[in-house]
Amino acid sequence: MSQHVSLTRFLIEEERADHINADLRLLIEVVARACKTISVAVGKGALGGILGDAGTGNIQGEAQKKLDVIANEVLLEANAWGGHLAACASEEMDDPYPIPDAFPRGNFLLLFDPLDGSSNIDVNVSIGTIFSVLKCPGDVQCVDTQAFLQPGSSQVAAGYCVYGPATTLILTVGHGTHQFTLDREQGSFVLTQRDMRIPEETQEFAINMSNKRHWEAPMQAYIDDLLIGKEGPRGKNFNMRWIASMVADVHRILTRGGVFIYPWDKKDPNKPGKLRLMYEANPMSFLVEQAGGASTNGRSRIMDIPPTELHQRVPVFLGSKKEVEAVTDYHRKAD
Ligand code: AHM
Ligand code: MG
Repeated sequence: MSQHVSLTRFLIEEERADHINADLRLLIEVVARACKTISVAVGKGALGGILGDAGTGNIQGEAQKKLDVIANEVLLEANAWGGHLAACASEEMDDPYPIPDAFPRGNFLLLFDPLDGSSNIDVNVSIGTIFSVLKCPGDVQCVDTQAFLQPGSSQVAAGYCVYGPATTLILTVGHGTHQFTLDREQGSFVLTQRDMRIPEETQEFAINMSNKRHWEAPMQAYIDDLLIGKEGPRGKNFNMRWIASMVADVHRILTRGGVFIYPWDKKDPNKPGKLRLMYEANPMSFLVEQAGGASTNGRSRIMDIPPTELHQRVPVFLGSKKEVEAVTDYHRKAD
């Protein structure tokens, strides 16, 4: 008998351990299946006709890529008929998408960034899908935006799939963060790391340095201190990595530690950061905390933020616990 633990087996065992119910198990299976479909499309590259612009824009005024639109449709279609969801919300859609009347509705809400790292699609660099699951607080027949506005601490599951040299799915249901790798021959996700742990300390940071002149003073001071290295107040040298796909940068941090930062910047003072609370920051924070890391907006814990808007943006500081505490301290001391 194979020693491999498939995602299906893992989820059945989580259900037996009372960590999830059958509906949540099936919902996660459906999301994983959709990710496999997206992975196949990504793998075809130019041959699949999936590269380039879609010629449309999303609610945030960003130009959509063909793959943004395809991935969004794959996730919606896969989830519409399963019977586990009341509604979905997507970074690529203005309003929530209620499950069509033709299908039964379930008790969960699914939020996703269908294709994270859109600027990397056309250049064959890792991209991914991020998702978050909440319980539907009210009547599943009339779900509105308000139903989705729950803090990250209310998530019952979260994960992401990286479409890189290998396709990997990272998942938490609140009992650790686990890694599955897609076996392309078998077509199934196989458990390849149980209980991922982020080292508490690190000498590696990830940030888009080109925005430095737009940052707040404490943010600039923190990075200046890292760059001085061993001779400076931090007493050690730091390395830098920036892939510009949050999924890939967070994946590196879950694997070997580091701190990922997308701070507020004054390029657009009306936007409190680039990344979205509901589709990116909350699910990544849940995964990182479940792996022993930390996640703040520079001042306080991201998963405690009460959301006010579906497409709300937030500064993000996450990864190795001690380093997230260090950069958060720079901000708190300056306030
Ligand atoms: P997207 O969801 O539209 O792809 O935008 C989010 C991405 C993140 O994956 C990444 O960390 C960030 O944008 C990169 O931003 P920048 O191009 O400013 O470096
Ligand atoms: Mg994104």
